[in-house]
Amino acid sequence: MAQFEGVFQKSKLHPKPGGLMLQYGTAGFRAQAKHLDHIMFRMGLLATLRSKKTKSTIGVMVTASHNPEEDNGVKLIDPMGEMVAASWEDHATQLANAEQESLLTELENIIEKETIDMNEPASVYIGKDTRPSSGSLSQAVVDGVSSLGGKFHDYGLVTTPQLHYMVCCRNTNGCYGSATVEGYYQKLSHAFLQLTQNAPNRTDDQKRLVVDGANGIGALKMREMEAFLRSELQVVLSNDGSRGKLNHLCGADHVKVQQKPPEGLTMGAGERCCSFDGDADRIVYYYTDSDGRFHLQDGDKIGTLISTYLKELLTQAGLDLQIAVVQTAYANGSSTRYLEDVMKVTVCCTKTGVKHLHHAAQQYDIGVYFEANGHGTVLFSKAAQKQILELVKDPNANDEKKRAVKLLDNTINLINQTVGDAISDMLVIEAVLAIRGMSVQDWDAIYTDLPNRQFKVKVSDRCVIDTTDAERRAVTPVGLQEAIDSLVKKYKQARAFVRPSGTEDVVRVYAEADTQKGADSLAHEVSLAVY
Ligand code: NG1
Ligand code: ZN
Repeated sequence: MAQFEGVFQKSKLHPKPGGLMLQYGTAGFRAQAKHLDHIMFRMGLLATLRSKKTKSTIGVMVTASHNPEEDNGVKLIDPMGEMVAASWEDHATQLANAEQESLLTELENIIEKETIDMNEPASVYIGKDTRPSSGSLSQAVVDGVSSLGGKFHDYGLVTTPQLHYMVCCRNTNGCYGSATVEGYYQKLSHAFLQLTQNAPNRTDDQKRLVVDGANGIGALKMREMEAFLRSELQVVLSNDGSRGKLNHLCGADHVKVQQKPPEGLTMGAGERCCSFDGDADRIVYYYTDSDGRFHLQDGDKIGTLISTYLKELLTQAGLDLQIAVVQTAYANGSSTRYLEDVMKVTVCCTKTGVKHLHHAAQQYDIGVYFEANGHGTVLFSKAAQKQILELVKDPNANDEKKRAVKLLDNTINLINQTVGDAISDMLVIEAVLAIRGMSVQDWDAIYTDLPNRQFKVKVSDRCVIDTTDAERRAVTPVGLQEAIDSLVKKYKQARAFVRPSGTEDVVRVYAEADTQKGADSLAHEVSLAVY
């Protein structure tokens, strides 16, 4: 243990509040910021071990995404920019919950279990969002890394997907791009400008997009990126952090859950608008029509728009690649029906949480995944990318094929394949709308959402609810699923499910039906059944 004396001494500066137990959940650790200092130090330690184990750079992002400003959180990023492997989530929980006196024992347990060679070098990339607590918390991560002798690069304020991108660039020796914020802007803007050349006659109105930055890091980064886009996108930025509070009455989560526009944003009738969340890894679009009715284009609509576009390009390019759309139980029933029945694409449903969707999407040549809340991206298998690149270079391809495959190639470069990315997704959507000559209303009209409602229910122990079938059915407590089934039967085109949240101490209830009144009432009745 002598080799860890420095860790032990440093850890005393980041003491764990006695008895506090936290779990590495769907989105890493999340809690009130004041409880997280020791967690950050320990995640610095763990990231250093993970780096030694994988012989790669590991990322640590300090953020609580769409949660209130007073909260914070931390997520580890694996070598290819994906979420940390599931077995290490358990290590994270063990290390986080060890009392001060058993911290070194816990550390040694992980080293032994994972047969880590402590002589390996370690490298950790660190990023943070704009929360007031993020500065000191990311410093605690730095302390953890340094106390184990690891090297670190602190990127300071970055969006979550930017840090994922940086980690991937670093571990692929620049093949994915250069590991700088500037490199990220250059890669994305170049691809975007190439794509919009295929839509040369857009008016200024068509180029205009109202962006709600959720008073967070996405707003800051959008400002930095604007110049790279050379007026091909004219962003009207609201909730840029200069006045309002992070995520308060604004941002993607607020808009999706409340099904209404954010505060602090002026929307003309029919104007295309979008909202980022607090760490800019989610996006939703929306507009109000001339009758003042609000229309939301959520993750399901985004997934549909992008998969339709890609499928069309594959046909034009004559490429036989399998495309699938990955959704969760929260996907609107209309979207699933449209994708399966009209688009004839494979649809697969996984548990909530991006890591589940990401893994499912990796099983296809092209996997489009979006959570209904707007978190998602597109994955292209290595083989698919190779086929596309070969066709780009094929001198015998006819003009239609050439155009389609060039579009595919540029679209790949515009997409952040490591994780959902509000800025990248926004540029993909803008490019697709431009190339296909579609307005936001045309996009909205692809299918009509079934009215739906989400509720949160506070219970004494949410873990008594266990689910199966991608969280669509409750296994325990006994009788709950039967109660839900009989309530659903009372409504038309109805569906409902309950599941314990992985990020908040609540049970989430979802219901959809043929009318809003029906969806609201079903969600209410199911909530009562949960108590
Ligand atoms: P939980 O709290 O497990 O429902 C929420 C979102 C997920 C995902 C995570 C991580 C909903 C219903 N759930 O998870 O989709 O984004 O947060 O941020 O939106
Ligand atoms: Zn987020």
